Amino acid sequence: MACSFAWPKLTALTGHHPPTGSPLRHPPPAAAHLPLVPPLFVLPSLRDWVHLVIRFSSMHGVKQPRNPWSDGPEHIAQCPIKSNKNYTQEIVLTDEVGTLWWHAHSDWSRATVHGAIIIKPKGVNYPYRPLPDPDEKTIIIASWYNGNVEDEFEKARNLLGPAPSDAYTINGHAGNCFRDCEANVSVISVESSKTYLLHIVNAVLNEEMFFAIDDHNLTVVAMDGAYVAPITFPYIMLGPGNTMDVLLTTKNESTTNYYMAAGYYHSGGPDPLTLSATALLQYKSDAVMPTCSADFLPTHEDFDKAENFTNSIKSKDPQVVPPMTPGRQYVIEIAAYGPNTFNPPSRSSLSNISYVGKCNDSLEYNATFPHNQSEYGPTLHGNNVILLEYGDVVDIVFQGTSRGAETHPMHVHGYSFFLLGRNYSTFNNNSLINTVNPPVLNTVSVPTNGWAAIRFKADNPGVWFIHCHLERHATWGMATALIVKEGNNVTMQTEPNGHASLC
Ligand SMILES: [Cu+2]
Repeated sequence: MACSFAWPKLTALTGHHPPTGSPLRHPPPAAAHLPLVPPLFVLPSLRDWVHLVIRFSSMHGVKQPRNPWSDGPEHIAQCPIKSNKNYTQEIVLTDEVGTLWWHAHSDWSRATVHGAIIIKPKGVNYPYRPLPDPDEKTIIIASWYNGNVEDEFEKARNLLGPAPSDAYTINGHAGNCFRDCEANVSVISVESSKTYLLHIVNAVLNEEMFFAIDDHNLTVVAMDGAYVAPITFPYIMLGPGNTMDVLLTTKNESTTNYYMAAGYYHSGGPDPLTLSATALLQYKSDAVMPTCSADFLPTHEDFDKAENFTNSIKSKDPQVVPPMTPGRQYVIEIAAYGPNTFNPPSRSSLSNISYVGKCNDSLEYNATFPHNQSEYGPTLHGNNVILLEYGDVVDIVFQGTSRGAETHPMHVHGYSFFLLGRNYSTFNNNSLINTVNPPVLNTVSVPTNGWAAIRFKADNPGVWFIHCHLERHATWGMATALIVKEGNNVTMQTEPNGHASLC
């Protein structure tokens, strides 16, 4: 088979990133005034610290207790770090276990600046069986652009697109099914009759993804850094930002190798039409090569398979879910497109507020946010955030709308949350929620035009970003943040040297 497409090797996995020029990438906020009285909340006035030198990255899913300074998102926890400058971040792990990941959190640089974080339980004492082989495998699914991803960011920012990615990759390669090219395929080597633990990360920019291995089942045992009740499917589906720990039991005997593949799930919005990535599950290097195919994946529109999988995820053990603090429910409507009167038009919003971070002499926030639709104002730009007392138990109901109807993988920094429920309807207080065995996640797929309800205890003081993990939506303002006040004996760590000078 002729190789008609020369596939470049991804050097960016080593952490290189092109200089981004001006550190302030966003336009100044529009001269708009929100209908709410805006008390300013300036981060350094709260009180206050931060090792591991990575440039402007976010530890996705790491709670970073009392340490928002190391959380990473530009215009939220810090101003963006200028080209050729360093900033030291400290990762503090608490109850996270399994797979998480880190990624750049400036513009769209996370497309290539990312990697897995694998957290093993003490004594590598896994609570599931069979125990996996010590040779654990990491699989990172990502987006590939032939051009500079920053150009796509600029297009998105200027509402011109953006173009879908030119390919997906598995561990840096699109695979040898891609455009009949025989070169550049990632290989996962296995032996017969063993169980392997796969650490899987969806680092794709703008799509939820199916992943499968031909003629093999996958048993999910953890998601987003917390154990789940094991479920076995011939495929998995994970949103951008989600991570999964998956057991793979190999065949007793195999005279052939098998393909694995990652392809998008299309729930609505623009169809990316991007070809699926493939990689090789290799039993023997001299084994029979199967015909290259990704046909064993669910089809891109397979709603039932996506939903059956997603709704099967429950926590491993029964949970103790605290009751919500009265008055602490926020019903947040998601809109991927604003009305045409919005200037500039077609920006995304949460509860009619299109987030534009402020990063001038310091980070500034408007500490008011509507609780529900009765408090919404007209759609405007703002830096509005949710202000919480330490210890509040908070419900956030993400309500999808017809304005840009597709699933939205909503991600919360600084916290994991109980996923109380999700459904294809309009939420009301009689909607069915699960307080028995809700999974503990950091990114939830909000159903197309439906709702997802999450609960968490606000016990991590600091400022924490909330955003859609479809990068084009976050760019357009589908974002806000939490500011959690300090408790009596629970203060933030000291602001680190150099943090304030980033602004
Ligand atoms: Cu979205």
